[in-house]
Amino acid sequence: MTQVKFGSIILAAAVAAALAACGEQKPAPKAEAAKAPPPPSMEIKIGHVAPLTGGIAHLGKDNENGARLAIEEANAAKIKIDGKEVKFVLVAEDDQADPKVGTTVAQKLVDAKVAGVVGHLNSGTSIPASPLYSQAGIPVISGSATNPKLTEQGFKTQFRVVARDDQQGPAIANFLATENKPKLVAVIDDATAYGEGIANEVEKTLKAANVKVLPREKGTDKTTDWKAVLTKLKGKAPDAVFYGGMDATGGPLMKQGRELGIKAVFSFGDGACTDEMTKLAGPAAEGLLCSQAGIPPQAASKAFLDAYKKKYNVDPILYAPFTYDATNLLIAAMKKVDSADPAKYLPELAKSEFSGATGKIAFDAKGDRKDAEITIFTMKGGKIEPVAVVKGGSTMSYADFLKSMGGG
Ligand code: ABU
Repeated sequence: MTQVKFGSIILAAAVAAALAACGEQKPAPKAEAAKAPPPPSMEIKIGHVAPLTGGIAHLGKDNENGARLAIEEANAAKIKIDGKEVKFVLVAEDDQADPKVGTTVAQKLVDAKVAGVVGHLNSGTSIPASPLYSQAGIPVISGSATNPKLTEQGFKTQFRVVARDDQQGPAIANFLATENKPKLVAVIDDATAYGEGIANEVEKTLKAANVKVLPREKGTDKTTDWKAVLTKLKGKAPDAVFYGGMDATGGPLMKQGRELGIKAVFSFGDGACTDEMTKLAGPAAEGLLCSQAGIPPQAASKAFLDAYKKKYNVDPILYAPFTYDATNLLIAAMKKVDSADPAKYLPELAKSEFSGATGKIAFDAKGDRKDAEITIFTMKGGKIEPVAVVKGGSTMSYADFLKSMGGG
């Protein structure tokens, strides 16, 4: 026997032994099933935009917290769309409450092919961002932007789940005129789309109620030294002051007003209707009057409030229940049509009949929330307390509102 022939016999024997060994290790049918490929999965991106830096970062984080809670709950529910288990991913962006940054961030979300957007927080960033989402066909729901223009541009992709400032402005102005009966009111704004817009609505309503209004005073959304404006106003002795702006600037305004000895009632819209006013103005914040463009956070569903507290160990500040609902509205519409394709779920979103943490939500033809509430608050003992709710032009006490909700 040659060496080559002997080697071939050895090799053949080794191959036969290896094949036999493979045969012996053939997995049992049960083990084969365990190795079956996992069901197909799909990632769906939802954008969220708010200021996460700067003076109103606390409100931006509050909004983002609401959206993130909804995303986490949806993922825990293992929702299937188009036969695939989906994972929702929140793409959270910081627009710094700056209109230019707002459009940059909106384009970034469009390029990232998000299926929908919750935001932006500010009217001043939402309005310039809205055409970008419209051109891309991406649905966007704001849980806090209240300037009417946002939904007056004819964009089918734009929605909001809070009331508008042509509802909120008259509500707070009428409450002020009726309850406090001022003869002369000073109106100040921060020169933003929101601040100037709501101040205009308040001024219009007060004048219609035969209340005199002083020439408009202005600051910016960064003004924290109001002494020059307030010193000028002190000489005119207004009975009330209304400020269109956010709490970061409204708190110092009220503090300095009291330090200068101004006794007027200070009143604010939703941007400055937070407990943060006490942190910024201290005891000077007592007695302020303000409005929010929806039900108060503490009237949101118990399930939401408990889940929020459990996750973040704090209570919502202002509009977290609304961004939570906005996120769930997007997800519910996707589920209903079994698709995350904006072109397919947008028509379903527009005709939503949704029961959320903030109550029933349906949209009118412009994308505004039908029958939105406005709550009036006063600051008592360092906390804002709801005193009345305005709905469909009628005002009811907060106690009656709670009864109408089945509580109280
Ligand atoms: N609605 C008050 C704050 C957000 C905004 O409209 O600018």
